[in-house]
Amino acid sequence: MNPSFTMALQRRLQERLSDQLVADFQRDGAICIRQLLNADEVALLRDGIEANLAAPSPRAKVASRPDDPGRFFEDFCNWQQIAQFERFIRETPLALAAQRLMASETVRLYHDHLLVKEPGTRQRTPWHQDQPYYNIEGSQNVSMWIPVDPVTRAATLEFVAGSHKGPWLMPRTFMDHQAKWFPEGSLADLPDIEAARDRFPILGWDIEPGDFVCFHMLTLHAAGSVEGAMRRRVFSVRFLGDDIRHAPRRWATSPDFPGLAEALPAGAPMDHPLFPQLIA
Ligand SMILES: O=C(O)CCC(=O)C(=O)O
Repeated sequence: MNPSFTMALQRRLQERLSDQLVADFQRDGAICIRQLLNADEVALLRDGIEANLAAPSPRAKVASRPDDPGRFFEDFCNWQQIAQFERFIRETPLALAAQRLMASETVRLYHDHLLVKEPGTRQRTPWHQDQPYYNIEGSQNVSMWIPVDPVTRAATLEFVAGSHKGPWLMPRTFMDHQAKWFPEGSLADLPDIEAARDRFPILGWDIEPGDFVCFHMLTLHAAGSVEGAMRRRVFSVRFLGDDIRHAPRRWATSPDFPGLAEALPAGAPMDHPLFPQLIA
């Protein structure tokens, strides 16, 4: 990348990501960065999201029930097909923010994930950690959850502060709670957080376009229904740092990377064209 362009991104980052926010991320496993993205960047992302919705990949799925008044739509790993996604990932301060939050020299793209709740979507996103669904080990990682619509406190992504310190908890399917990843009994189940919300240090922020939330892949998180006429279109970008290693699984991870286990040995850095290095 052109050095003066990188310096301009760095300057913008310095104004919006304070040392205090970085320390909060390390302590809590989740923060909100306000107004780091400008209107052009949000517009580029909105275009990419609409292109993705118009032409879903074979990996797309609907994560709400047929009788839901709205729809929860997800798609994964489309940065190579949707030019707006690749530009958004490479030409905004996201990777520089990831470098600081992960305290890492290098930054690698892991994958992108589209999460759209249409108006009236009743389906909550249940509490979960992301890393147990994945094929990676290591602690230098960050996901960025980037809405292009305003999101209310009730509909936003929430986090249990400090849960990124572990342990790993049992990943289950969102709608029928099946253990399709780690074998039943091999990890502890999640506590019933919704039943006793006041016993957990829950964090969450209402969001305006330009703001976004950063969280560690072990931080417990969940999101509410979407009330009223608002859409909740979110693009999430997942980044990897220096200590991340490949952990091939005996099951299909989510997302799945078919053929990767044959190309990249267990314990290797994620050095593969699927996961380009954004900062070397
Ligand atoms: O957008 C949502 O409702 C859930 C997001 C989520 O679980 C994630 O980004 O890992």
